[in-house]
Amino acid sequence: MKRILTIQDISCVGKCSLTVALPIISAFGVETAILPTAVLSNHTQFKGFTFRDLTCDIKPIADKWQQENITFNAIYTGFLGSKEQIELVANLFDDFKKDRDFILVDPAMADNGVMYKCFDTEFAKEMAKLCAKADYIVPNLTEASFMLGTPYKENYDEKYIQDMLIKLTDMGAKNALLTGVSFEENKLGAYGYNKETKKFYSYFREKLPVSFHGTGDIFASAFCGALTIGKTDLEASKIAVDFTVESMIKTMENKNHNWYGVDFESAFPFLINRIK
Ligand code: PXL
Repeated sequence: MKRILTIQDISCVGKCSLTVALPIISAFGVETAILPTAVLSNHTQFKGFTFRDLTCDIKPIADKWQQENITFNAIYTGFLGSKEQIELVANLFDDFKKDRDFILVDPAMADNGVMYKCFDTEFAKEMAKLCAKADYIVPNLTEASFMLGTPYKENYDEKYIQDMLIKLTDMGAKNALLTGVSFEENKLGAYGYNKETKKFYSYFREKLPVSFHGTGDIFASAFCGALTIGKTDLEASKIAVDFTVESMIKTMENKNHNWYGVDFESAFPFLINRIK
């Protein structure tokens, strides 16, 4: 069985980061080891939250794994709490090279044109350096704009997205996949670029009349799971888009859904069937 490591916070309530990555990647039949970077009562979109920083535990945990000769087929990072954590994670990438197929970095730090309230533009620069070490990165348009230091645009054409992808991979990543891309009013999807093959790829679905918190984590987790079981970048992006859309449809169907996250749990039968 393949084993991956995902490095993100635990938001105890809120359906994001590890509480999303762990079940979704496991559903692909992949062993999912975790390295929690912080424990929060709930994610940062709530009015308040507790934040227990686990930065000091990152290196001792990784050292122990090295002593035990534990290796990972992939490393997937999401929300990281500080610049110091980014540096520790970058070192960890260097330490766990053996048997590794890929590194996936989701630079989870911003959405809808603004940074999450705990981050600033300096943090975006550090995150860009971490992305440079990745095989795959999955920023949304806001995160990509912050990392490239260009203004966030809501209206753009295909050439703009392709230029952005080339600039993102010029920074170092082998494969960049932009999420939340829309050229037509009723379509939304993901648009990627593979630097090695010099090929663009994209996949769009119907644009739903809602937006939910946590869809980025669902997308990245499903993309990670699909790559780990050997799907190509295009196939993995299709699975990730389809699972995210299905999760949103299930959430819309649940009239009592929470504001803070997506009912991805109800979309598992779809996912299992989709990857069969
Ligand atoms: O979904 C990304 C995410 C992960 N972890 C924490 C967050 C957020 C987004 O707000 O606050 C703690």
